[in-house]
Amino acid sequence: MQQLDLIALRQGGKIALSRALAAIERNPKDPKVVALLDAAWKAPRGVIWGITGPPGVGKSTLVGALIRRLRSRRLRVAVIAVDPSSRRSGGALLGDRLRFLSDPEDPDLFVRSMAARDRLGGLADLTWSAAILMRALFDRVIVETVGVGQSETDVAGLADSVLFCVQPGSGDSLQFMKAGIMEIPHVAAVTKADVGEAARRALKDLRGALSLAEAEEGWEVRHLSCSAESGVGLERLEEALDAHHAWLRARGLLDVKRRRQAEEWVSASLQEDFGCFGCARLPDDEIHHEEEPFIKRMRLGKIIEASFS
Ligand SMILES: Nc1nc2c(ncn2[C@@H]2O[C@H](COP(=O)(O)OP(=O)(O)O)[C@@H](O)[C@H]2O)c(=O)[nH]1
Ligand SMILES: [Mg+2]
Repeated sequence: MQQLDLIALRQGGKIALSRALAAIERNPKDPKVVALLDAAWKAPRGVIWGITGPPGVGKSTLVGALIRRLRSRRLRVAVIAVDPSSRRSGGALLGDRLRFLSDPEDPDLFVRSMAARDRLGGLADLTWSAAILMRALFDRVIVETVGVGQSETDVAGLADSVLFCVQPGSGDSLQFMKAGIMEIPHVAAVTKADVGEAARRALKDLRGALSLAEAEEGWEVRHLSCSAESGVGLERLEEALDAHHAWLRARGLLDVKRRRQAEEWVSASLQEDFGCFGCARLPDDEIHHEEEPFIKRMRLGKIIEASFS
């Protein structure tokens, strides 16, 4: 296997990153892969944004507009588009839209689609690992997921900040939020503001839905409308996402949150391999250990395996 370290990755550009992602996909338990991921975990450069919302709301178009804005600020951007279609269909759903987003000439923009997990419909293990790796290399890592079912909850376990997109003229998603079925986002945006009245009404409804929402640790959810097509509201959108990040940082919550997400990932990953029954065999004093998540997952997995033999 080729050299897998962060410094080589920083210098190796998109080809090196693609190779590293392939190595993670092929053998996530290879000690070299685990070491690379933990090194990335300890050296965050950027911020992870999760973008979610129903199909057709305009997420990918918005990501495209955000990419242009971020790149004009010379920020390095990576995008993971989580394909809701299964692995077997080969990610055909997203392929077309991704071509609009990626620019082979731009070394500081990396776009990848990844299949959602077949079994539970949520984010694949690989998505979390890839996002952590990209966070060490890029200023913004944008993860686009379809806001239905498990993947919407999973993106909250991955992103620093979650943006939820609302379609003008459809109150469905707001009902979910009111009913507490949906994870509360940090920023909620009505898309396609250029359509006029329907978008204004949706913003009003959104305000109503959010007035009942319990926000994370006292963060007041920002809401706005924007249009990827006309550019209206995009500056406010970016400001809102940056404000949430600054807010987390100022309160010392960013590291706490990332650590908690890592613990959740370790548990979910162990459950996937060993089931609840297997995880129940872990002695309590082994679990709460300040340790990098990828090596920790391996260590705890070995303890469970040993308990069966
Ligand atoms: N009028 C208008 N249409 C938009 C806007 N953004 C996206 N769309 C359209 O909405 C449709 C779905 O967009 P897409 O980005 O693929 O949505 P996704 O499924 O949420 O990723 C496409 O036909 C877009 O052209 C916008 O700002 N204004
Ligand atoms: Mg899309």
